[in-house]
Amino acid sequence: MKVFQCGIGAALLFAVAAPISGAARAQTPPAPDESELPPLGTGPNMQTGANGALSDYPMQRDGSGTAWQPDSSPHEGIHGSFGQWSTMLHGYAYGVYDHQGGPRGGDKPFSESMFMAMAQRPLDFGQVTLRTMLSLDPFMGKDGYPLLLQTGETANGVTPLIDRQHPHDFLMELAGVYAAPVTENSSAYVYLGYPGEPALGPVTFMHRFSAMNDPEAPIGHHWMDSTHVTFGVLTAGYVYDHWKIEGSWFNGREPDQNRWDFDPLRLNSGSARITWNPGDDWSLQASYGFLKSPEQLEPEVDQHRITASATYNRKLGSGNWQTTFVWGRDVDHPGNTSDALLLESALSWGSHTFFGRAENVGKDELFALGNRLYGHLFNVSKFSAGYIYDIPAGEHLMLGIGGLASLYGLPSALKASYGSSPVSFMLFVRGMLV
Ligand SMILES: [Cu+2]
Repeated sequence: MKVFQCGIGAALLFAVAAPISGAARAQTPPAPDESELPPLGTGPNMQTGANGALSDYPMQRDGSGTAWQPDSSPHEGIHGSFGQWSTMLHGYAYGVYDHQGGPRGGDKPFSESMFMAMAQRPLDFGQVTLRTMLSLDPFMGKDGYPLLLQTGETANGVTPLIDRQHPHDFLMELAGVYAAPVTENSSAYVYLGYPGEPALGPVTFMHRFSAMNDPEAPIGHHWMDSTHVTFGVLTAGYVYDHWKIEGSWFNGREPDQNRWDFDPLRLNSGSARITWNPGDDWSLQASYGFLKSPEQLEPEVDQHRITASATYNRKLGSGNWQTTFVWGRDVDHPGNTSDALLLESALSWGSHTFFGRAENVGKDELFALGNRLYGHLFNVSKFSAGYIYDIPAGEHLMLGIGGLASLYGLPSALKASYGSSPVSFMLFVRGMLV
């Protein structure tokens, strides 16, 4: 594993550092004199090892891709150093028994996981951060796991996945960021990922504290944060104090059903995002993206996506409380305009974590071609609540056991298909590196 990571690191450093440090300087004001500006990472953050990837701020602010969360968010991971490099390892794996109720439900045991390795070092005027995120989700099979009302992507390249959550790709992120200071409280950066995450939407669900204790994907995933695995991303941005503005050029196509490989690189879509962290406990963002032909099965449809979100985090004596609200709108061309709303919260106290999520989404993909309800837009809701009990199992490992249950709000036209009031649950165990 070490050799593998070093290999990736070396390759990325080579690929990223050379072209990007030039590009970063080209798009920023004249390169600052080294004697005037301290290089990134020499501030107080350096005492704890790694720095924020985009500028001089606490690394807890970094969520997924170049997205921000509140500075007070908890940070889990194993820190180390290797010469000039500061390193971090993080990861978790869930073993889940999944029961989805009603005629369109199903049962399946599955495992989902995420492993992340990060390395950072000073370079020229600034710093370079390399990151990889891997998942063993493809082992669950191409058709993923049963999840009522979930839509998006495909298992076979022919029919869409309905009432199932697709597995994530083995390679979720292979990315590098080069950031350099511009003035004392601002910096410019360039992020390259193949795959990576463009500047669109909130921190993706498995990386925000309000969601990461819940093994389910949100049913609004494809309105909010589904671009977190994108095969080809180039982002340039500017951080000024507690503000960040950034733009991405990326591959609009969702990953295909072959989850172990690299998808073809196309740079045909764009997005822009503005983020504001007013104080340590808040992170707010608004973003817009144009996605060229996102769906493999409807290649003629392009999509405009608008999202806005707010995350509030509060450190507690021996725990943490985080709440996230997200609104996402997908405008299909040609096609429907639909909205998704999400409110979720997680409260941890000692060994106990309580979490919950409420969603309302407009879905027009619940019926396949040929069904009389094909293409109809339905407004559906889902409410989940769960609990997890964690026990330390060694210096860097936490083992947890938990469960969650879900209820739904369905229009009457859907009750013939889904039953009048389906109930779903998941029981799970989890190992997490801390
Ligand atoms: Cu996803």
